[in-house]
Amino acid sequence: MTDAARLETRVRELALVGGSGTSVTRLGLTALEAEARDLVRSWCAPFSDDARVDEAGNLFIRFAGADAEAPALLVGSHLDSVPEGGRFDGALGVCVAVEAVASLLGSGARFARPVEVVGWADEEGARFGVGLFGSSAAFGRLPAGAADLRDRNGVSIAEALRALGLSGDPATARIDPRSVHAYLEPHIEQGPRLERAGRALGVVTDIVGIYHGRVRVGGRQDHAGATVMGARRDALVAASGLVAALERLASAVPDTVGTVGEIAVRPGAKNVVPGECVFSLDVRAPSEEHIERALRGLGEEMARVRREREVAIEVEPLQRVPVTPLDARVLETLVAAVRSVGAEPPLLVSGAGHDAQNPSLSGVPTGMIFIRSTGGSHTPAELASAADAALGARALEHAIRALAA
Ligand code: HGY
Ligand code: MN
Ligand code: MN
Repeated sequence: MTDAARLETRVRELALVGGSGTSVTRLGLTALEAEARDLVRSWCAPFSDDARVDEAGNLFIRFAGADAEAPALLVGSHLDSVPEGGRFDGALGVCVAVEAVASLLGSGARFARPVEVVGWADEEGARFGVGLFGSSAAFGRLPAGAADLRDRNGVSIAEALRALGLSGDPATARIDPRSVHAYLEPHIEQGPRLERAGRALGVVTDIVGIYHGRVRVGGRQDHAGATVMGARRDALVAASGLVAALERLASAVPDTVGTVGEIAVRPGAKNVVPGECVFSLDVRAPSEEHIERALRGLGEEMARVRREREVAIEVEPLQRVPVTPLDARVLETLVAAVRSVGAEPPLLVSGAGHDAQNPSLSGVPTGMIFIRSTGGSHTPAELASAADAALGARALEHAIRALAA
C-alpha cells in the first residue's frame, strides 16, 4: 500500500540536498547530485543492495525478478535541478518510483522480471549546455565531443566526472536498449493544463522536439564616453535585436516556443561598449517543421544584423532532440493504471523535454505519467500536492504490476 506520508517525507528530504527554503540548486555532475543518489540508495536498501552508478553518473537500483536474465523494467526520473529551481522537477518522479516499488515489495509482490529504479544524471544541462546528459550517455545519444564541454569555470564534463570518482568517459555508460523491457517516467506536468482541468494525473502522448544552441556576437570593444553612437559596433545591442527577433518568430509559428535564458557580455563594465555577447538558444515545438521554420527565420535575422551592424555572428549548435512520440501500448497501460486509482487522465503533449526521449528514440517502449503541478516550474514556486503524488505512486504501482509483476 502506498505510504503517502513516507513519500511526502522523502520529497522533503531530497529537497534539502542543495535546497534553501523552496528553492533547490542541485546541478548535474556535482557532489550534491551524488549526495542525492546516496539518499535514494539508502531508501532502497531494505529491498535491494544491487545498486550501481554508471560512468555518466546515472544511478540504477535493481530489484530481482524471477527471470533474472529478462529485460528489466526501468522506472524513474532525474536527480538534478536547474539553478534556483523547484523541489519537484525530476525529484518527485524518483521518489514516486521508489515508493511504488517499495509499496509493491512491502505488500509481498514479487517481480517476474528485474525492475530498476533509475536516477538520471544532469538532465537539465545547466552547467555544460547539453541536456538529457545521463540518459543520452546510457542510450548512446550524446552529441560528439560532449565530454569536452566546459562550464563557466572552465571545468569539463570529463573533469567533473573524474572529480566524482568516475572515469571521465561517459560514452562507456552505454547500455543495450534490448536489455530494457520498458521505461516509465513519473514527472510533474510543469504547466497549467491538469490544474485547469481539475485532474490529478495525465498521460503523455508525445514530447516536443528541442534545439539548443549558443550564439556568439563579436563587435568592437570601445570607450563608452569617447565613442560616438554612429561609430560603434556594440555586440550587446546587436544581440538584443536577435533576442527580440526570437520572441517574435516563435510567437508567429504555431505551438512553438523560443527562449534566451543565458546571456553574457565581455568585458562587462558599465563604461565599456561590449565587444562580445554570448547567449543561449532554446527552440521547441511538437513539429520538426515548426522548429526549422523558427530557426530559418532567426538565421535570416542574423544575416541582416551582420550586414547592418558589421558584427560577427557565430552559432554553435549544442543539441537537437527530435519530436518524440511515446509508445501506444505503454500509453494504454498507463491510462488503465490511472483509471484503476479512480482518476481519468487527460492525454498531453509535453512542452518540457524529458529523459524519456532517449529510451524512446532508442526503441524502448516508453511512457510518462504527469502529476499535477502548480506555480509554474524551474522556479521555487513549483508545487505538487502530497495527495496527487501519492495517487501517482498508486497508479505507477498498477503499471509496474502490469509490466513486471
Ligand atoms: O528543459 C526542459 O524541458 C527540462 O526541464 N530539462
Ligand atoms: Mn527541468
Ligand atoms: Mn524534469
